[in-house]
Formats: sequence, C-alpha cells, structure tokens
Amino acid sequence: MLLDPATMPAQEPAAADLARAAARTAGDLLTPPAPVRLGDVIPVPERVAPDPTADFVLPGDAAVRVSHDPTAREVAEQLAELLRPATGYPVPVTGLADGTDGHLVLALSSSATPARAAAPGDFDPAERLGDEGYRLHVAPAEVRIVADTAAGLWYGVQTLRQLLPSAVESPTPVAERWVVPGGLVVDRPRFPYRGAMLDVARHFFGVADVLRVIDHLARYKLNHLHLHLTDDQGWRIAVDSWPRLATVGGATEVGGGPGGWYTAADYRRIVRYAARRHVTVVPEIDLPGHTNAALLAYPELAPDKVAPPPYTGTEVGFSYVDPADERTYDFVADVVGEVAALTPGPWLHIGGDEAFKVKGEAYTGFVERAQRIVAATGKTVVGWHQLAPAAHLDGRVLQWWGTDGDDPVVAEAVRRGARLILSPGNHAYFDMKYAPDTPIGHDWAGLIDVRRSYDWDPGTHLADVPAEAVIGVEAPLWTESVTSLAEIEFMLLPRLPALAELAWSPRATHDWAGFRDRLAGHGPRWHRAGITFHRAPEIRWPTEPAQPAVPRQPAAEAADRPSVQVRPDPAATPGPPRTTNGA
Ligand code: TNX
Repeated sequence: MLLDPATMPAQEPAAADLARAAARTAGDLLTPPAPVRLGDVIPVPERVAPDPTADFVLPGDAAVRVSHDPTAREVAEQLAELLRPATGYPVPVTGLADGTDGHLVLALSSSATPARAAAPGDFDPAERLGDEGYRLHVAPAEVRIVADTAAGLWYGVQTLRQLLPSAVESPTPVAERWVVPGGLVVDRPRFPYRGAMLDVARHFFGVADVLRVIDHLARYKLNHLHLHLTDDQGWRIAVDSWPRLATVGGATEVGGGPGGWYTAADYRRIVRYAARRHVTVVPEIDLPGHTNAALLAYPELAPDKVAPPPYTGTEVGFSYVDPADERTYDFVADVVGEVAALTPGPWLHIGGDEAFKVKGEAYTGFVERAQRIVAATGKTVVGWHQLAPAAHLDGRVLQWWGTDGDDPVVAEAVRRGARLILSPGNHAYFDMKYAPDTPIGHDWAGLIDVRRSYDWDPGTHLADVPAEAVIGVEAPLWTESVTSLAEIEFMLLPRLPALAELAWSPRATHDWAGFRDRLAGHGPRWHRAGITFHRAPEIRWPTEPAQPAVPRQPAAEAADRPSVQVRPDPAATPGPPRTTNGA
C-alpha cells in the first residue's frame, strides 16, 4: 500500500515528553484504586482459586528466598529490584536452604518443598507446569512461586507484580499497605510464541527506547521481540563485512531525520537485556525488497548497478536486490551469518514482503536460496507470509499479516509443513489508528480500537489451518508515523495487553467485559511508572488525578513546541490520567 506523508500528522515528541513528565508528577496524586482481586491479572491466568481469608501483607523486613540455581537466583534478584523502589524496603535475597524465614519464596520444582498451607481448591501440587508455567500460592505467612524453570518463576513474578497495589510501580517510596490477595494461581501459556515487532528502520530508536519496549513486553508475559532492522529508509545493524550498510545505509530515516544504527555491542546489549527478561530477540533482514538503503550503500547489489537516491518517504515495493547476480547471495550469506552469530535465539527473519518487482520464479528462487542460507547458520527461518509459494524448508515459520482469514496459498504452505505466527493486519497491526482522530498511525487495515485488538481467536482465525500449526501471535509496530518512545507507548498501550491475553490465556477465559474491567486497573500502573498510554474511551479508567503543575519550559523552546494542557483543573472530573499525546 502507499502511505501518503501529507495525511500523516505533524509529530509532537516535545508534547509527548511533557505529558510524560506530567504523568510522573500526577502519579503521586492518584487516589488509591480499588484493592486488587486475585484474578485481576493480564493475561488472565489459566486457573485461579481466591481465598479471602489468606491475604498476605508484605512486611518491612521481607526477604526473597530462592532455590540454589543461578537462573532462579536472577529472578529473585529481579523481584527484589521490583519491590525496593516503591516500598523502600531493603528486600534481601537469600538461599532456600539457608534456614531463614522469608516471606517471598521462589522455588524450582526440583527443589520445591511442599507448600506450608494446604492448597485450596483441587490443584495437584505434582502437576507439571511446563517450560513457562508457574504456581503462585498466597497465604498469610508467605507468597510462594513454584515453577519447573526460571522462565516460569519470572512469569509468576509478573503476576505477583500485578497483584500488588498499583503504587508498586512508583519509582520512589510510597506509604502503602502492600497487600496481596490470598489464594492459588496455576498458570501456563496457550502459545509458545508471544511477541511484538518494532520497526527501527522507518524511524530509528536508540538502545534505551528498545529496552523500555522490552520491559513492556515482559510485563505482559510476551517472550519475543522482533526487530525490523532494515528497510528502504534505513539499515540499522552494523555488518563488519559490508560496513557501508550501516554507515551509509543507516544515515537516513522517514522525514529526513538523522537515522542511526546499532553497533554489535548495542545489539548484544539489547539481546542480553531481553534474555534477562525471558524475551528472545528475532532479527529481521528484509529481502529481496525493502532494500533501498542497502542499494544506496552498495550499488553493485542493484539490478542496474546504479545507486538510487536515499529514500525518506513511505512508499513500499519499489526496491530490490538483484536476484540474478551471485554477488547478491554473497551479501545475503555474509549479512545473515553475522546477524546469526550475534543472535542467541533460534529465529532469523528474512522479510520477503512487498517485493513487487521480483515476480514468479525469480522471487521463489531467491527465497529458496535465502531460506537455505539461513538454515546453514543453524537458525530457523521466519518470513512474512509472501514466502508461502516458495518450497518448504524444515521448520520454516510464516508470519501472516493478511486481513482476510481465507488464504489458500498460506493454508497450502501449512499443509507442506510451515508453521505460523499470526499478525492479522486488522487486529494486530498496532500502527493502525485507534479511531479516526488518532493523531498518528495508518488506517489501511482499518481502525483498531482495544476491542478489535482483543476480539479474535488465533486458533481459528485462518480457514483450513489447524490450531496446531499456529505457534503464536505478534503485534507489529511499523513506525512511518511513530517518532518517539512516547508515541511507541501510545500505540502499544492499551492494545498490547489485549494481544498478550490472546497469546497466553486459555480460549475458555476469553471475555471482553472481564478484560475491559481488568485493563482499567492498568491505567494507574502505567501512570505511576511514567508510561504513556492512549486513554481509550471504551475503558472505564478508575481515577483522575488533579492535573499537576508542570515545570515551565524555557521560553525559547516553548515557542516551537505544541502546548499541552497541564495546569490544575479546578473542575477535574473522574477519568484517566492524561498521559497521552493527543487523546
Ligand atoms: C505493510 S506488513 C508492510 C510494511 C509497512 C506497513 C505499514 C509488511 C510485511 N509490510 O512495510 O510498514 O504495511 O502498515
């Protein structure tokens, strides 16, 4: 599709930054939201058995006790790090075997001691929890999380985080009764692949922004971050064997900004940060189309061997590397080889979308070679569903981004063995506007309000595709119109939790009214944490802080910045915090 820059609204990063500052100050003024109930978690857990007589209150001398295992210990440290800022408590971490009493226990199943109190309900304590499942037991004397893996403990911690009062998100100490509702949660995911994609090619986002996006994914138990690293407007990853890709191809972005790229050290930092949060990075090198930045850096890859002009617009489908030139396959092998070597995760995404000028056998021939090149690195090939007509290669995964669930070509590729990640454009494309007046985003796949992002079933979405072929879901965020972290957050929240619930929770729990009510409680959490979000009108956000005064901007800067209404409003009405850029 063509995206018309003329219809894209002016960007307001300064306004968004200011709104975030306001959000941070306003967090201190929130009235306490209703107490959290045990099932008030997103994604909603598989099974919940509340026990109102068994609430736990975190004491000032709370310690985390953990199994003797370095990966579990890491999760315990992360729980302590999570609790310290808002509680102001020291929260030491000790070993399970130290004999000390601890109030928060993280135990790997192999080393799990039986829960001290009998489990309410009919849960079997010997039940296998799987690679990512956990059991969370809240009793008056302790909170105990048991899992088979460190990942399971991590997801249990994310649940515990949401069961604490929203003030736990405060970066500074808050006087609060840190109560956790009593009972038992047993939980594990529906799909193994739960992800979001960030397009760092159309606009470049620095490492700090990417890390913050990883935090948002992790909070909702998403476990894959797909980075769209290359496109016409920019090449964002340094490749030693083809250095001009980054230095020349990385110096542009949509709208003429400076662009940028990740060094190998930057990329490793992202990968490490993600891994610590049980998030796997999926790098994408988009081929054979979407390659103007590469052709600019290395004209020898172009069909006419002539460097194209740098591209900072938003059209698609015009560029391609020459599928008839052997040098192109050297390029693919070198790039894929280096990116694979930097990437510990199993996946490597080769794009394959919108290569409109590479047709028929030229296209399938290119893709089949590229798939083999990826396989030779030991990685599993992922590509947009345009790869479907190419020959099957063991394990390959297609990322479906259609808007019509009847796609016989993809269904046929599945019969030949392909597995699928679902990113339906009209439900999961978070670059789509929420509503006609959303200040940024597109609408070619329709408007996606929160309900639309929630109301679909990955298991039955595609005709003639069995649920077993679907490994999961992913929300792509294309960034033609997204220029800042605040705008990324605005587009992701509150839709990301909806996608996360589809990815994690059993279908039997699917319930819009229940989801909508649970989601409302996340507004104060984001607000406390200084996270921008869209004040979606269909959600009854619980509280409205009095609008705080915000430090005045220097006059010189103020002149060219859009103004944000942040003065105290004497007639403040109940509603959400104003943390969004434009809503
Ligand atoms: C389609 S989805 C694209 C991207 C655009 C996006 C805008 C896909 C594989 N290709 O190149 O950024 O639409 O919504």
